[in-house]
Amino acid sequence: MNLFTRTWEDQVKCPYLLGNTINTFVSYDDGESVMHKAQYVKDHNAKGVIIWEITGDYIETVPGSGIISGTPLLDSLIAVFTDPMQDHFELQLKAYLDGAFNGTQMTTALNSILPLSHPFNPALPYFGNPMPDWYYTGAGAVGAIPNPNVVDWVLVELRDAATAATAIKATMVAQMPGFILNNGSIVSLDGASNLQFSNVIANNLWVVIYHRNHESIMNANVIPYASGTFTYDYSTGVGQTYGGAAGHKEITPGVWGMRSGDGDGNCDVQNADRDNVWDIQAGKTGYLPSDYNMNRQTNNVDKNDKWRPNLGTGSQVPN
Ligand SMILES: [Ca+2]
Ligand SMILES: [Ca+2]
Repeated sequence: MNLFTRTWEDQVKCPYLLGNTINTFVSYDDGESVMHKAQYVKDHNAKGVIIWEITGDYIETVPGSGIISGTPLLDSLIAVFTDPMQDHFELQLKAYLDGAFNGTQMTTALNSILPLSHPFNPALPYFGNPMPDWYYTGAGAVGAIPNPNVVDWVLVELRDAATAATAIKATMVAQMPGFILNNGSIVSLDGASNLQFSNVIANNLWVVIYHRNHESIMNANVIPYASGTFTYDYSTGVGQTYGGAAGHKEITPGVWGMRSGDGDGNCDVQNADRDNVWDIQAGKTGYLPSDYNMNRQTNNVDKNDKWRPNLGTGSQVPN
């Protein structure tokens, strides 16, 4: 190789060789250029691309020995196509809302009056709170609620950090509205498929679930990944949510859910959620922040059965 100098053409992401003493030009692919081509296929969901022949993709232990010790181009392809930290993945998530839970699943009493645009962009201040924890001004709307099993909107937030404790708000890399179904599944706006993201996660993935009148939760454990999908169920045990018993509540034996009663969106349940929200809506019907059991009506049941038992608790999602 001392006869040639490798030169990189960045626009086409390909190397070439120029002769040092002889007037020669050699075009070829190497591990770096093949990596870019594989990434292009992945990014564009292409069926393939044409590349320079790779019949010479081997390194001999000793030149001329015929004993192959490595295949760098193939190794590059494998690295790109099998790396879970590449940039397209799905989330298959499950969680329960304490307010809507009826013992076996969640009520869909709000289904026919749900807003067609996500509710996370209200006028501010919001019942005295200058900035709800879930405030989100991005897109998220449907022509019709897609599924009779939709309970409500949720906001899903991705954070990229080494540990749960260090997954603070500043490590956020994406937010996306979705729907939570009566069986706890969190789905995209078509009402059925997993949420899909195009992000590179450099460390570990931490996923925060927000609901407009429940305390937010985040996974406590690294989320298993297989075949392009991260799968996590927050409801199966006290240890599934960061903060343990302080981070969520047991809503029926063995099943854990997000705490209701947070009318003003600060992810704490305190007197303000009664005084600033429930008090002024008591007796009303509709899609209301103070309807803590999500049955369309704000009354004493919301205050006594959902707000009061959670009074003094707060989200354990890192700030
Ligand atoms: Ca609150
Ligand atoms: Ca109610």
